[in-house]
Amino acid sequence: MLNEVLLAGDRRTDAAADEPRAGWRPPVPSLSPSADTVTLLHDAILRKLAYAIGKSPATARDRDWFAATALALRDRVLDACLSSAAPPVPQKRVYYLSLEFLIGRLLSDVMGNLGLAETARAALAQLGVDLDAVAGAEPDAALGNGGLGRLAACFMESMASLAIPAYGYGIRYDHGLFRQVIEDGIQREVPETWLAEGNPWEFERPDSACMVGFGGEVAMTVLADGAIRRVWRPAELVRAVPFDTPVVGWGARHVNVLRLWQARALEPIDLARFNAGDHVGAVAERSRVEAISRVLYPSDGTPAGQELRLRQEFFFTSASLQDLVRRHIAERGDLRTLPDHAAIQLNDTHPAIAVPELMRLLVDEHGLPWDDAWHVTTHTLGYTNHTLLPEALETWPVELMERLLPRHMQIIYLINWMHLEGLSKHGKVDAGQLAAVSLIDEAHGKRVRMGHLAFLGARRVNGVSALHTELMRQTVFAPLHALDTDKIVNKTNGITFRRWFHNANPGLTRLSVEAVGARVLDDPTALEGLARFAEDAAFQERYAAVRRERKEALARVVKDRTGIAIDPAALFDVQIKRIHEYKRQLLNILETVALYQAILAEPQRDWPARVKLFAGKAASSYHQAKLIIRLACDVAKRVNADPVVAGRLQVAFVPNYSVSLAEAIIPAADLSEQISTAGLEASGTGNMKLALNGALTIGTLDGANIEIREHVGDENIFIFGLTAAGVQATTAEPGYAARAIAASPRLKAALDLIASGGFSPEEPHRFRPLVDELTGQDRYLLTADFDDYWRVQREVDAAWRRPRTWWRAAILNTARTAWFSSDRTMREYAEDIWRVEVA
Ligand code: 26V
Repeated sequence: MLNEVLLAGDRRTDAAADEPRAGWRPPVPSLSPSADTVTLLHDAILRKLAYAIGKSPATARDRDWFAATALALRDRVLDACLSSAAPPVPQKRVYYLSLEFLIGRLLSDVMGNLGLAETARAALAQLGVDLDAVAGAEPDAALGNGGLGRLAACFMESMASLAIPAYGYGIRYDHGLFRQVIEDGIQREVPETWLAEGNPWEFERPDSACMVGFGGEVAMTVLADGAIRRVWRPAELVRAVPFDTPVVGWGARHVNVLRLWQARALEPIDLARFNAGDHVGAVAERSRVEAISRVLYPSDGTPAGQELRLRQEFFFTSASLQDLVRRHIAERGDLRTLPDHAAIQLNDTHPAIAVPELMRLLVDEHGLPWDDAWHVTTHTLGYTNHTLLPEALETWPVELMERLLPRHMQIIYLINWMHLEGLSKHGKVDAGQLAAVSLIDEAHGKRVRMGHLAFLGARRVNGVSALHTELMRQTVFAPLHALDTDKIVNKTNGITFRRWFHNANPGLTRLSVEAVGARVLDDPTALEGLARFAEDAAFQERYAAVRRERKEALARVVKDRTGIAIDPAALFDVQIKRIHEYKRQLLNILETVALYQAILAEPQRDWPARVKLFAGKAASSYHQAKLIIRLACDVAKRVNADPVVAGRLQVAFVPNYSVSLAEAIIPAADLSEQISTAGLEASGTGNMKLALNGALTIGTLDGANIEIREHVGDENIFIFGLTAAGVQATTAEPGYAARAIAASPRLKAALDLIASGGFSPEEPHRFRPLVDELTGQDRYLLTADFDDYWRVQREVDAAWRRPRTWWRAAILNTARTAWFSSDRTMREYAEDIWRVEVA
């Protein structure tokens, strides 16, 4: 187990009394780690550098030091989990199936959770190496698009920290989310190569490989007792090879595994063809098969209706289910007890094919009667929905499913038949209602509704914020909900505080420890103790100084990436997330343009200095989103060059948003833009990270913003715009956009400036598609919310001018967002959905 002394040595501070102190006093310096432990780690790193990397300190680059440090730390992680020869079989495990795990860098996570951050810093310093440079040499594991993938990573960390026995299952993509390059405001996607120099955290496990089939046909065999069994004879087999990354929890209490599958062809090469001189053709089949784990789909915003995408989904789902069924049989023998020992969570519908695949494994491969298998399936699976946007709800053409997964299609038909038969037998529903709850959508060519399939196969279905869950009940899942009103439950998202507070913002964490005690590190609810300092002038000053230091650091990053020198004294107003019309970056840009015009009109007024920062990627085929990026860049160009607004308004689009960039931006943000059209952002999690780090939110009553408001208090958040109900009502009134624009001279002027080429004189109609959308349909109701947004932004200006009020609100945001810890979320899943014990 963990060396507790090390952990205590790293975390203890002289001021870390558990009792909060009444008044603010200057901090006492922290203890340094013990010399012995530093020497041990120093020696371990040197050995790894020599024997695993094959380099000497003289020739090692930062990347080599990173690998050596990671390997030395990985040994410590293994010490924590391999300490007993035969670890006891846990009563129940969670299996989290996700097509995405947006992990980012692991080094500071692992160091922090092992309690070895200061030890590692000292050990490397003795070698003349800077830990920050080493940490910066780790590539981000960007195996996800956005919120859904990052949530999976936070959940993995929290489960390990709570000692919930769990496996994360996904795909080991060779190339994660593309790197975003911005040239003249245009996004270009460049392949990402996180594995180019190897990955020191993982273990390849060829001995645990599985076979995954595709295509072929279904045969029938008659068993000795006369029973009929179906046997799927796939036309093609792909080998799934797992790579395991240990996930160490806080204090190294527990270690879980992230198991990512790589696709391998059975035959590495067609030797006959190669020898005949066809060197490319000889590996063509291998390339085709291995494409399954080649690249992450940038699906956020594109209907990735590709066959390859379905192959990816089935590939990792089947391998994962085979793996856990095999483990269950080895440990318990009888598959009927699977629900007692396994809880399988489907992260959105991407692994929804688990429903028929688990049925197939149980019935066809292990001979369970259908009803028993259905009982096992529906008591083992859970399904989380992450979006209600119609274009994001997965459906697959029946024809494609029949070709790729013929046995699964049969099972889906059978599940559907039993489901619909059951309903009509009880006279419960008419034809229209049957069509609404059917697994097959007949209205758009025959397609399988994956959300419905996941819903039927799961014991619990959850949404990710209170509002989103309620909307699930009222809209997309209303007909299914009516059949089983206990099935849909809410589990509001959370974030891991270790990464998004302790590691991303060590200054603020230290300040919190000094103010309320080291207990905050273990129990974020202790942050509530900060509230008593909210009006303490000395504390406010310290809090502001920490922010200022992060803002200066961010200013260096922005200068480096964009060449723009932003003013750290200004209000940093940030919108960081995927670029999507429903998230309304365009509303923010419109307000920026209007503000620019207002300053030009009244340059003598006392405008507070503001820096508008944008970062985020657009799906490669999402033209409108790319045009929004271009507009942000074009507006930045003109505004930043205009001497009249100098010192009051600056704009920057920071390229290549990533987990690591988020870690730099979030602690430096003063204002958090969470301005989606109400009802469309399922939860948001960036909103939680920013509020925890003390940025004030300007936002709509959408997703988890509503719950953030409940926690931080009305006076510490800036809310504007239509409610979800208001959005529904407004959408029903045709022509609202034209009326809204006519009623708002400010909005009209901003739109006119964009439409007339004010930001693109070399191509005046460049932004026509954006302007046409706003003046025409305006699907995301920007015109309806603009004036209110403007009004509340001016309230932000006024609040920023009163630093005592501002910092009070910021401190209260930090003090009151403890509930958004993903530890809380995981405890709720454990109790309500998975029914696993949390120690
Ligand atoms: C996917 C797609 C795919 C096709 C077309 C448009 C579109 C739009 C959005 C998405 C989102 C995919 C699912 C997702 O990432 N949802 C996010 O999940 C987060 C974690 O629960 C949550 O905080 C975000 O609000 C939600 O957007």
